[in-house]
Formats: sequence, C-alpha cells, structure tokens
Amino acid sequence: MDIFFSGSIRGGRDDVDLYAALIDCLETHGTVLTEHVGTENVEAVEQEQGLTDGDIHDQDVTWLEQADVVVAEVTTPSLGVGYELGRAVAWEKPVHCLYRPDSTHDLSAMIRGNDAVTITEYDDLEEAEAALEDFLERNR
Ligand code: 6IA
Repeated sequence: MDIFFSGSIRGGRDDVDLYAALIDCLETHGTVLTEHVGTENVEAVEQEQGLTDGDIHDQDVTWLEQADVVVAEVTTPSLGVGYELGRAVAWEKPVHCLYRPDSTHDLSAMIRGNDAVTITEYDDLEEAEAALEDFLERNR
C-alpha cells in the first residue's frame, strides 16, 4: 500500500517529531512516499539538492496521485497540506486527518466540514496510531 503522509513544512515545524513517529507507524503497514515530511532539516537538505519549488510541487502531486491512501496531521495549519487534501478528495482517495483539540489553532471548516474526510481528534500518539491502524485496515 502506498501512503502519502501530509504535514506542515513552511506552515511551521513544531510537530516534526510527531510526524516522524506517525511515519514510523505508517511504515509498518505500507510504503510512505513522503518520509521527508518527518525529517528535521528537510528544507536545508532540499536546498542543498537544488530542488526548486516547482520540482517539489510536481513531485508531490505525482506521489499524491500514486498514493492509495492519504494521512495528514492537520494541527499545525499549512497551505500545502490543505492543497494536498483538496486534490486527494477530488481524486476520491481515502483521506484521514489527525487533529489535537488542545491546539491553539481551530481546525478549518474546509476540513472539518468535508464529509469525504475522516477526522480523528487525539491527545497522544497511542490514540493516533490506533486510529491509523483502523483506517488502513478498512482501506486495505
Ligand atoms: O505549505 P507547507 O510547506 O506547510 O506544505 C507542506 C506540504 O506540502 C507537505 O505535506 C508536503 O507534501 C508538501 N511540501 C511543501 N514543501 C515541501 C518540501 N520542501 N519538500 C517536500 N514536500 C513539500 C520545502 C523546502 C524548500 C525550502 C526546499
């Protein structure tokens, strides 16, 4: 199963360690196409590789189209994550969002109000992992 994991990059990297833990969990169920989202210094690495914003956009859209399912951590608001979710829904991919309700950011109505998106509100990693396992099992 190819899994597209979506999480904030330029929207803010406060949750990068959490993204890495969620990606580790997802990797026990399939191939995560977007492991770099959980890499601490992704921006420096990609700048070194000379990737332009155009390269990043085109590669990510290709992976998104290839993915069987999409998982997003949406607590830190991100334009890129919102864009990816919109395209995934338009392609009728199964989409699961994880959101921590104790956050200072309210979840966008464009995500919470979307019937095509499953949302799990969680407080700790164990809860998030259980929700992901259930989601992946249902979409296997
Ligand atoms: O708007 P954001 O940057 O927060 O968007 C985050 C989302 O867009 C992630 O889920 C990624 O799939 C995608 N994305 C945004 N930026 C990148 C990136 N490098 N590399 C890979 N995927 C990305 C940006 C670093 C650049 C300074 C070289």
